[in-house]
Amino acid sequence: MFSSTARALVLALLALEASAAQKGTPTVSFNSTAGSTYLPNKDYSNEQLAMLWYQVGPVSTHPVVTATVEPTAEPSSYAGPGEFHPLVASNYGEQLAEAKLPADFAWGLSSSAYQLEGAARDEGRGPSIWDLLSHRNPNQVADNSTGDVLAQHYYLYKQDFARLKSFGAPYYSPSISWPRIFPFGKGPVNEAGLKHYDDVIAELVKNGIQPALSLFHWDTPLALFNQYGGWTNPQIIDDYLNYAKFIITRYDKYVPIWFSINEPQYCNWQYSYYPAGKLYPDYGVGPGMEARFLCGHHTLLAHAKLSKWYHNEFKGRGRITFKNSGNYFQPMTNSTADLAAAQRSYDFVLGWFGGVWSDGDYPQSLKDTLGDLLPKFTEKEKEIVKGSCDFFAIDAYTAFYVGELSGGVEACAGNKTHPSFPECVNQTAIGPDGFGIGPAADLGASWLKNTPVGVRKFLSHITKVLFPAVKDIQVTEFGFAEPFESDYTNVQDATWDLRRSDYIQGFLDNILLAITEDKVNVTGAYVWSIFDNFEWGSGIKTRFGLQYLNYDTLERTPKASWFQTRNWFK
Ligand code: PNW
Repeated sequence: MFSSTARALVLALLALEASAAQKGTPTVSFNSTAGSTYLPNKDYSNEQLAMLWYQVGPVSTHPVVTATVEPTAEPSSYAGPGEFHPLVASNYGEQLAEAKLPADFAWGLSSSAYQLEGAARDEGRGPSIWDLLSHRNPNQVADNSTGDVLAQHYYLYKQDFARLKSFGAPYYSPSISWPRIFPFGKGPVNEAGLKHYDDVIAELVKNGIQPALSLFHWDTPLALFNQYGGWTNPQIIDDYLNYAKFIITRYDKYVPIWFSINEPQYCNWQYSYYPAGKLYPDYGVGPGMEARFLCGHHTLLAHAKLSKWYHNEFKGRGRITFKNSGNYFQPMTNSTADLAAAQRSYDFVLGWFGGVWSDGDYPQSLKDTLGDLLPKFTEKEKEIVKGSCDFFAIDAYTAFYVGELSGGVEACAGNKTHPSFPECVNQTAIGPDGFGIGPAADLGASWLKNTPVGVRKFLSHITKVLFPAVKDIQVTEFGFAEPFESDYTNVQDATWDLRRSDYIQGFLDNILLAITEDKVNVTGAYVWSIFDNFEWGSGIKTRFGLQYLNYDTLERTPKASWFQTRNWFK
């Protein structure tokens, strides 16, 4: 029998224990975001959702799970390279012997929702344009794969995060799927999808991993294509803002870094093949040049408005920017024409969205070349664009040589039907002496060569020459598709990915050299990707993962590059 004092003591001890336990496993709670601030003007019904999926066609499922799976016990260590072959050595041993990363350097692995979640039609998700493209657009995806199942990360995330914890990176950079939250792009919130991401965030926090979270990685809700043609229409800006504000309001407490948009430069390639008029209504901005620059325009405005809201109204605690897609351009010679060609190349990739770091406007070369194809910013819009990024984020995968176009730039820039219009430069992976710029990646990523020195030059060029207003820069993606990796018939052969390991070692060494030798303020680096996934038009056979994914069993197996990366940071 307890006396009442003994009882009080036991209770007090229990309370102490509970609060200690809480210190180990943080409790997580979310800001209420009840309902959407956007007033739906239509009746969004289950029937309408079913119609959207009818447009996509039958969706595959995987028997593995129908509900979120508890993590299996993770081994204390994973099988890795043994005594018969070392990992890849550094080429900068002496130079980097004393070099150190800044203490708060942000690093980790990256991914995106459509590329690995699977569970495409589960728990109330609406389709995105990529469900439609992968299912219905002829020849869209090289191996005819879709995002229907993939890694089923939607269900297996607890195991994936347990592995990330053992990997030891302080950050992870995934994206949230807009059509899981708003199946119609706007209107009612899908509570199951929201609950899922609540748990994703909570699980990351519990594992001590900070999310660097992308709000949009190309998976525009299909309903918004049906309604007005996606990013070619200015209506997208308010719909995006409604979604993005909703997510930020809910999770800002746990997210130190927000990426509003993954690579606005995606407008370049994605809007060249969107099947307007075939698979969704044609709103008069067909695939091609006009769509491309409208998409860029609305994307930049959407980002800029979100950023201004984030700091001025919402008063967020983190930092916000968008991830640029760009590569280093090495002038073929020092001739004025080749130097001009390199600058022109930058203008059309980074300069297109570079008004953020200057006057809020487009480069003169774009205005001169594109004329009416390039939308115009009002003075007020320029003010919003200006200064709307808290740091420069660059997905820097490779490098090119660039030289004057044969026939000269003028003949091309004045002729909208010229095959090199509007860049009007000669970009190539072949050097002036005829040798290739670097070892090639898988055939499904023919644009990608291993060019580690390029990333060092690029970091200096961006911060010192192109955009001196930049205070700090992060390499938000870099990675390599090991050639022919899908041809191996057993996992042991596939996981000896020495070309990827060499790429990662070289890139990380050169990022560090940019910091220590060139004094560039690089504050983060993320390797693409956590495991093999859906490489858009190249499908699932072009693999970028640091873990091998068996698409039948869904088993993930660390590759040599996983250890190469972990060891480098250790
Ligand atoms: C990025 N280029 O895309 C994307 O953010 C990822 O979704 C993608 O899986 C990854 O890189 C690998 O491709 C890029 O041509 C696509 O320079 C093309 C280029 C760069 C990045």
